[in-house]
Amino acid sequence: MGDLVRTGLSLERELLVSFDKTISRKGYQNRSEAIRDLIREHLVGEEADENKIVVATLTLVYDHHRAGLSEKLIELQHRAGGKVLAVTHVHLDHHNCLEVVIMKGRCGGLRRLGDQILSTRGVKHGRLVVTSTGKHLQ
Ligand code: NI
Repeated sequence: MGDLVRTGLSLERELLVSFDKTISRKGYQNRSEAIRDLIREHLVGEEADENKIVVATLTLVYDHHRAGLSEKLIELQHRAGGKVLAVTHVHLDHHNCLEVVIMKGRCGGLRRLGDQILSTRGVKHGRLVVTSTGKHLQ
């Protein structure tokens, strides 16, 4: 970790009370670590430009019974040219499957693949989380 710098900020009391409640629920021992994580999250989001190599997870829930859907999702992943590193599949119940797709590649390409998968008919919900390879984070 680099040099530590102390800083202060002014904010409304209710905002701080809500923040403290939220971070304590999440298990943070102190406010500084929670604020550091927020700043890192912001920086990762900002620096994730189209061409940067990032890692990402795509979480999706889809309809197991929709004809041809699982084949279509697998086909999209196969065509992604090695971006997909691993896929975890869970049969949630009789109707629904959960998948977590772990990917690495240029941010723009991963976002496009995520959008393609999430916009496929029968995919009920999902989200792409783009994160860093960790190399540039303190
Ligand atoms: Ni399944």
